[in-house]
Amino acid sequence: MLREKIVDKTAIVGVVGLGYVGLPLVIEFGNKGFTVLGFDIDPKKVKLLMEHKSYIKHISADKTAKLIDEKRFIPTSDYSRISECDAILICVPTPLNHHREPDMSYVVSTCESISPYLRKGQLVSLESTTYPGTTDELVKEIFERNNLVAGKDFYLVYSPEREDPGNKDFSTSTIPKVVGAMTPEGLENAVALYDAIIGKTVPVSSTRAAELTKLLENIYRNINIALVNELKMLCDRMNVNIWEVIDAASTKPFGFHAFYPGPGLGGHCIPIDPFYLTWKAREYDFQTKFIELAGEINNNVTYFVVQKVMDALNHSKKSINGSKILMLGMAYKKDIDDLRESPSLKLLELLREKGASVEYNDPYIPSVPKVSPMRNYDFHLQSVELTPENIASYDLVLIVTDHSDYDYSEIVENARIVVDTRNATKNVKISRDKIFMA
Ligand code: SAJ
Repeated sequence: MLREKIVDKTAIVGVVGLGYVGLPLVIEFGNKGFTVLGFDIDPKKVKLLMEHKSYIKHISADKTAKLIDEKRFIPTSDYSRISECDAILICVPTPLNHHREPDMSYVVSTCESISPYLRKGQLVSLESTTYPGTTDELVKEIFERNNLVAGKDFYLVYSPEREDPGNKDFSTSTIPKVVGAMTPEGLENAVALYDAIIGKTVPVSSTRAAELTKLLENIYRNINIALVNELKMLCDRMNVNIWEVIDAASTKPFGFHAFYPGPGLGGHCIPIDPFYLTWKAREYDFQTKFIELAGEINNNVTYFVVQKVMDALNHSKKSINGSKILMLGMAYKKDIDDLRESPSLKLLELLREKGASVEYNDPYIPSVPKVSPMRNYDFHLQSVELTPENIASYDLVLIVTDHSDYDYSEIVENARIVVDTRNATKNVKISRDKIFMA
């Protein structure tokens, strides 16, 4: 039954969690002719969608408005409508809690909202990044509370999201989708479902294999960024330019993938995902040393930047205490407006603790509100204007996020001292004596 409905596109697809992962799935299925029920606990999101408005910068409102007008996309907060769906995709956050341990509360509460309305013949796919075992332990247990048996009465699947907001080269339909299921039949149906919207699906032998696949992808990045951050701190003592070395190593046409040092590791994926595996590995009496060492190094590099700021001020016989510092970039990486886990927030806090008065400019972030409950930052800062006079009025300019919009030559020309954590000034020819790499 389900397979036929997928093939003839009469299957009703439920997407739970209408964020940067859920909405692209809604749009892909809707545009392919499926009817999509979109569920979100936040009635404001449902209301905005119905008003043809977008709350996600890189997803334009017209993409969802058209589907809503055509009745292809029905946003709702009424979870009882789950029973109308033939396939249900769960796309909710999996952050870390205050103890840097997995916070499964969104997954658990979502599954508990779905469970009473689950019925025979449905397929459920968890897409949230999580530790191996989540699907066939935690999710299965919740869904089987109402006497349905996973793999027999309903199909249970894990298929990690690989959304990369703002990525111009790859989009939802062109990023291969890894799929693991509890049963072969569940896998076949899940592959058929995702094949309807995504060019390439990658079936694996279990939900755990699929869960670990996504973690490996992001642990790989975390570890390699930590490696170059460690080498940056060593090169600083050896007086070698790490960025020159990485560029030279990149000429190797095989066996090398360039990562670049930075001020620390931000974002809601790379600093977070690896610790889902660290936490689960303890159950197997296993210590994930690489991940923990990488986390330590990526954390230390932010303190290294503070030390380099102090050294640069000291070079002009100034103390950090009482100095005026302008930080360029609050977002966790360039050309986006996302503050989550941004090292800029940690730097702001550390520099202030040392007695500096710190202001910032970020063309993507006009003000820094009270940031996520994870971190109790509360700066209430506004982005300052980047005029030559303004730049010159600070004792030091600290480049933290290398937004493409910045005119680095103008910044160096007008600044008294520049500390560059991203090699953003690599093409600046004048006044290089003002620049300190960090
Ligand atoms: N960073 C470095 N050096 C690097 C690369 C990144 O310091 O060489 C820093 C960034 O400044 C940022 C953090 O690491 O603070 C994470 O950056 P990221 O480039 O990994 O970007 P994210 O956090 O947006 O990661 C997402 C992930 N996507 C998914 O989980 C679906 C990741 O798997 C992608 O590889 C990444 O986007 C991407 O390639 O854009």
